[in-house]
Amino acid sequence: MEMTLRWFGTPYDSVTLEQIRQIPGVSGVITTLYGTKPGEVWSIEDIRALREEVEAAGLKISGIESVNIHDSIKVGDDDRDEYIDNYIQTLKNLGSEGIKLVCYNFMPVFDWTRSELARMRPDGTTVLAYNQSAVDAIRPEAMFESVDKSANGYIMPGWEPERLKDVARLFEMYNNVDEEKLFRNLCYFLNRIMPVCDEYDIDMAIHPDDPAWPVFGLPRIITGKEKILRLMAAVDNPHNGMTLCTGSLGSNPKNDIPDIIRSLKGRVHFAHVRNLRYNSPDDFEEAAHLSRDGSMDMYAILKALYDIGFSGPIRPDHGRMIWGESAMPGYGLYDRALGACYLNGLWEAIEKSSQA
Ligand code: CS2
Ligand code: MN
Repeated sequence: MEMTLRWFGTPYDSVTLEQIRQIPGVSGVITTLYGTKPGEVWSIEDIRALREEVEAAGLKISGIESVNIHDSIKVGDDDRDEYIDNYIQTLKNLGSEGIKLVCYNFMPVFDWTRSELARMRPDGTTVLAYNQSAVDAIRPEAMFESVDKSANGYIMPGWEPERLKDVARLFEMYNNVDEEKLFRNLCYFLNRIMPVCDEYDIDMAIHPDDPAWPVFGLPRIITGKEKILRLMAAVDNPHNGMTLCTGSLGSNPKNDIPDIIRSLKGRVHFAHVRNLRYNSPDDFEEAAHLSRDGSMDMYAILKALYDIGFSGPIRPDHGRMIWGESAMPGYGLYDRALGACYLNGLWEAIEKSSQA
């Protein structure tokens, strides 16, 4: 296990590499070329510049989150092969710069969905939250506007204004795309990129859908154990693996996360570990990483990762906004640093007690 932190790049992040380096036990960042649009080729020069900046700060790039997938690939449009060719070129460029882990998602139109980006908790901290009735009551356009407005001036990952300004057209693209078709398009994409992943030893790590059910009538396919295992079997190559995101899978309390982890031995390439609290069947909010602050057993989750021999990067995921910090919602420094320390502590205890 390698503890990392997500970092969006100097122009986009309120957190600096120097700060990340000072979090005990964090040795790498998970980063991206945040200014690129889905479908573009990432140039070797840009990747190298990013790598050199990270290395100059005494850290390494432990993986990319995300190389986003163009909607044409997801819906299977006529031009998808051109976009897949571009994706392949990006993978080659990343591989030749020594980057061997790529996280991505296959969610239609939107990345994760939340109804609130700053719900106040009794202790004065704020967290991202999801309320189904609130989501049911608004149109997707309004959702985009509210996310954009409450993001403290940051662009939230997967919510790029340029792509989403035409939400209606994006929705139209998915008119005839049901779960089965989306799944087939994902397999088509993976089958085309696997030879390059084999050549450069790149692990692809699909991020689960968040929340783990259909939103706004759009299909969602990476929502639970059965569907994940179906994907692993359909493209049965070890480079086709998962980002085990506890917060996303855990949005559905029926998902038994330690059990999912154990069923994915050898295929978990990256882990996002965070906690959330269920308030009602209709409502959840994100919590501190600590087990007792939320509804998940973080010990059981890390123990399962330990038991399957997980050796990839792990990162705390969305943190609370605490101590007056102003940052991209979910991505401040303080609470994620606390999360990293807590997860490192759990891991040390598991490691030592397993060897005793
Ligand atoms: C989210 C996503 O839960 C998360 O990690 O912040 O934006 C995630 O980065 C993407 O879905 C991965 O492609
Ligand atoms: Mn995640």
